[in-house]
Order: sequence, then structure tokens, then C-alpha cells
Amino acid sequence: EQYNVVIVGAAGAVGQELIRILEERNFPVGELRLCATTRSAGKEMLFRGKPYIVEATTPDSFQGMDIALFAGGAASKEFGPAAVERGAVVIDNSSNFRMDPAVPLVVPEVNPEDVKWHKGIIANPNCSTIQMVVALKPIHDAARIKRVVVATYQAVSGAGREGIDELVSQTGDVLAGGEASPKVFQYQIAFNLIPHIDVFMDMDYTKEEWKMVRETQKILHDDSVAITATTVRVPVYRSHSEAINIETEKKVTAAEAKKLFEEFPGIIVLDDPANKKYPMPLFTSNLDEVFIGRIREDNSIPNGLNIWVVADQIRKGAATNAVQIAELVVKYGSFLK
Ligand code: 11C
Repeated sequence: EQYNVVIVGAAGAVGQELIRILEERNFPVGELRLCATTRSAGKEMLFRGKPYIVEATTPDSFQGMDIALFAGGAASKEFGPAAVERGAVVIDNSSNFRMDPAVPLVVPEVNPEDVKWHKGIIANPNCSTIQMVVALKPIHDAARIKRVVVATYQAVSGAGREGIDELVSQTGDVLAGGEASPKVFQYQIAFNLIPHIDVFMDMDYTKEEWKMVRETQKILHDDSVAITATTVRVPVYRSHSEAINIETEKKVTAAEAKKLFEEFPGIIVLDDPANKKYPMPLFTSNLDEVFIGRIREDNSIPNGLNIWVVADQIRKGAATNAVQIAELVVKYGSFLK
């Protein structure tokens, strides 16, 4: 059986990756429609070697479609309800519906069954949340996590193609002795770090930091897990990294944690300090797995672990996770028509 799929935001960084991943994973696509803002309409893109012209999104873009993949931004607010009315299951990579109690928020390795109760919209979590919650899940199941302290090192492509362009042009400008002129980021990102992703909110935490707290609790179905985050933009092209400290109720040794990670789907353990083996963004990009290394017991508390987690945030953090959700919709037959 084949399914009609529309991608909204097809021309952006996540949209292009969605097309690639549908192709790579051999998703049973019947008709494919590529949509975007009027600015990108008319652009030609390839799917399975065949050219497609990007169309401006309208409510009618969803007519006859089974699945609508929204790459991000405001589009799902504008067109999500119209898509559902026309019978398309919306898989939305934006933050518009994530915390809506009527909308499941899904990471397929962690809470696949939540797909079953959707009412038309399924939300894809924030990239930094996805890679963290994949790492937390096996530890939480084995030993109940009490508290998490996380610091992120987030690539510039988290801010889209413009983020990459800004790092490239600033690096050139600064090396040539010129001025860096920030547009996408708050300050110069070349040769710098910026502890400010998205807008400041309650208690002087950023929205990105609150997403890591609230989205993780929703995906784990457990508000008792205490989480505190500091999110930082770093001059890396692609793949977010996270230093995560975990306090558990029951003791988990480093060896036990390593085994739990090795047995969990979607995780690759890369942890051999003697041979300089640990995950790094340069080597995890364009891959779908969550990479974990530097697995150590935290000797400052009775039951604690430190881990280092790296993943391609455009793939597992966005497009791959969304296509995995679409695969669950097919598996459970949870279409709207
Ligand atoms: C970043 N995490 O790296 C952001 C991008 O809620 O889907 C993704 C924003 C979101 O800048």
C-alpha cells in the first residue's frame, strides 16, 4: 500500500532532509506534494530522481493527502487544522502544538504508543530534547531518574541554513581582520559561544531550556523528573552535543549504563577513552543514531552518572524522527480516513 504525502516547508534545511529520508527509508510514498511559502514556490526539487516543483501552501494542498509533514515555523498554526479537516495526519516539527495535552509528542524509541491516541496532529519534539530523552529512557526504566542537569552545545544549523551562512561568512570576515556583523545570532558566533538560544522566559531561562524540561517530562509521562538546562550555541555546523548529569533512585554503575545504552534502539555507544573514542559532532553528522560516550559514575553523589550525547539535530533531531513517526502511523494504521 502507498500513502500520499505532502511536505510543508520543503525548501528549508529540515524540508530537504525530509525528502532525503523518505527516499532513504523507502517510505511507501504514493503521490508527493512539496509546498513552501510563496518565496520558495517554483523551485525544482528531486525525489527518487524525479523533479517536483515546490508550490505555495494553500488549504487545498492537503486535499487527497494521507500524511502532512510540517518542517517547522508558523505554517502548522496556519494550515495544520485545514490539513486535518481534509483527512491528512499532521506530523509537526514546530513547537506550536507540542505542549497541547490533546497532541501526542513522540520519540519512536521512547513512547511509540502515544501515536495511537492522536486526533489529527502528532508533534515532533525539539532537537535537543529528542537526543536527551533517547539517552534518558533506558536509565529511567532501569533505575528511575530523580534529577537531570544538562548543558548543550548546539550547532548553528539549528537556526537553519542562515545560521550556517552566518558562521561561514563571519569566520572569513574575522580571519581577514574585518568586522563580524551578526544577523541570525545575538553576537558574533565565529570563535565564540553564545549562552542564549531562543527568547528569555520565566526565571531568566530561555525557551530552548524550558523546552528541554517540559517536553522531556511529557515524553517520559513523568513530571517528577527534575530537569535543569543551560543551552549554548557553538560554532559547529551540524550535530548538537550535550553534557548530561543524571541522578537516579537506584544505583547504576558505568558498566551497567553502558550495557543499557548498547541494548537500546537508536543508540550507538562510542566510549573507549584509552583509544580516544568518544562522540564528536564532526563525525555524527548525516547519521540517524544518538551517540553516547564519556560514561562515568558521578562520584560526588551516591547514585549519579555523567554522559556525553551527540546527534545530528537535522536528522534524528527533526527529519528522521518525523519520518519514524510516519512509519508508526502506517504500522498502527492510525490514519484519519
Ligand atoms: C536550535 N533547537 O537549535 C533549536 C531549533 O523548537 O524545533 C529547533 C526549534 C524547535 O536553535
